[in-house]
Amino acid sequence: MATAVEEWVEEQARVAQPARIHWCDGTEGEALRLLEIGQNEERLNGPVFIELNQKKWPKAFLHRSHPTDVARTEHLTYVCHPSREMSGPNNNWMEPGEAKRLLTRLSTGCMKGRTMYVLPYMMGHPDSPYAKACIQITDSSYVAVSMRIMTRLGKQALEKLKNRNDFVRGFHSIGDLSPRRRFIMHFPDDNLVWSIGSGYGGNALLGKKCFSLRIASWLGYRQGWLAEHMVIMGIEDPQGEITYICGAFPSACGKTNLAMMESALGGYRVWTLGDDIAWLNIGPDGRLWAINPETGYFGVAPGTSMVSNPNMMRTLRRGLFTPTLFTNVALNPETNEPWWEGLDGPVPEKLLDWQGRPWKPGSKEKAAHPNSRFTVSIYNTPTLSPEFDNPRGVPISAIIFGGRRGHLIPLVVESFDWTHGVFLGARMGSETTAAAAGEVGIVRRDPMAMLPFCGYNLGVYFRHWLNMGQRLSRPPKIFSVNWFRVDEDGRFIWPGFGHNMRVLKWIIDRVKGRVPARETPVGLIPYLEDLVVDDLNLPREKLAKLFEIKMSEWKKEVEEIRQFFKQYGQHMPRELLDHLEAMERAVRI
Ligand code: OXD
Ligand code: MN
Repeated sequence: MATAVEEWVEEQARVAQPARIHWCDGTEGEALRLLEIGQNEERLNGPVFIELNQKKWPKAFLHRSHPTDVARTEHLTYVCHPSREMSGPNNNWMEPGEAKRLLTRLSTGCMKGRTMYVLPYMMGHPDSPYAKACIQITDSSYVAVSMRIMTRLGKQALEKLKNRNDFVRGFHSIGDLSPRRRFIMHFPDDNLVWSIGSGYGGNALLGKKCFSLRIASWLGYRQGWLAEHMVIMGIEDPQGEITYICGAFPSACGKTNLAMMESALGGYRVWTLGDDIAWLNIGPDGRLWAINPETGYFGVAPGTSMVSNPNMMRTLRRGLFTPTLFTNVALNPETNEPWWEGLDGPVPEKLLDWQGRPWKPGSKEKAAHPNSRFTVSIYNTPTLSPEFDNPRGVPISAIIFGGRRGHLIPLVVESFDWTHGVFLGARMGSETTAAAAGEVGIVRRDPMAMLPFCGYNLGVYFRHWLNMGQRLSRPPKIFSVNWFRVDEDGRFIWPGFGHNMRVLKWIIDRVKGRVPARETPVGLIPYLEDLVVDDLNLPREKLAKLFEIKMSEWKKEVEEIRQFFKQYGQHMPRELLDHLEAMERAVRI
């Protein structure tokens, strides 16, 4: 008798009509075969995979996507709850029946002549009580190889499922890649993601943003946990004690750099657990426990170097576990090495740009696409935490909310309590980057860095955060951070990168009750003497500038936050509005 999984796959095959169906076993041999086949398969701008210089970049391959398919397309991403209200103003919505009819029409025959890959995978360690078993089908070998890097792909997921019917379903086809026939749709009540017309990671690796954030946030709401857009890291202090923290930052704010930071502060080191997604559950001890459901990084290449992220450079060149993919970076045709803006060393004289066209230094366009990416196994990380595969996860002592703000937001602020911490997260804003299609450089409100990823009404989500706090007997402390404040000349004041450990040290000192803090209208900030910065060339006035609270700027901020909160109407928790009002009164003086 066919299992529930087999039945579902057969049903999808009847719609998509592939030439053949391949059930992936998740072995390295299988990935290598797919890479081999892809090297001989020509597309618009070359083969699906190009083998890179294996001496310098072991197991690395280049993939060029369709030029119109290079980022998440939020305007084509829908969350289809039965009621528009539950999807909230933060999501595009379509009535689920209508959405399914549209997708069925677009998907009928979409895999004709192609192979349908069936990917059974786990998000989370198979032995974890928090892990979920999932099935994705796809007609892209690039997606199949990427999913093997990003998830625990293979038979163990099928074994977990046996004949259960509650698995997370993902239907993916690149379709005809036309942006006019591209949709990424979520059906939270069916545990279903249906994505057609895009091969881009965030749109196509359905275990990532689609399941582990949008669908999982809804599961978390109903089951009493949180799915968050967060790094997870352990920080070891000079006494050898490790404190685990999580941090939410909008796309391309240096989250990956933070997760594997090389500390510029002696005696401290980072243990990496994850750079993008955290599932947070309340453990039997009443603490918050985090797991990273993924097993890889899908990181932004430009700007990654031995200066900004030496551990990522080591990870990318390690080649121990699974092949590594580069997407839409430039290629040095002489050395057959990948290249991107910001990489160490001189700019090569000749390159092929991300579309495979000849490129020379001084060209107007970038050689690598600004959102070019690497997909690499987390097991290659030299700083990987020994706790990474611990099925129960790690206990979290602090949560940080960060954003890219040139002005206003202090380097670090501690919340007065959990509710105020939720307010700090809810009012987050950040200057936009290239990770999502759209305008770059404007401030957009991005609560908990979840605006594009929360699978239900954000107002209801804030209430869920408040409720979680009530259920925790030892809630983590909550902080906001901003590494990006600039001076009058537009230069960053804070050195950032490994120096961010100086801020993390203060956070840990606060968690351990080792230092006092100064109360301001926007939260608790450090006494400057408690920040270890004496070996930095940072005059005290500059340091003070990082904490300057300009009332006139805050008034504008309060107004913007109010406008943002207003959209959530009756769902907006009273407690958060009270904090906004208290802040308004304070900055009016
Ligand atoms: C990502 C994103 O790709 O947040 O991680 O956009
Ligand atoms: Mn992300």
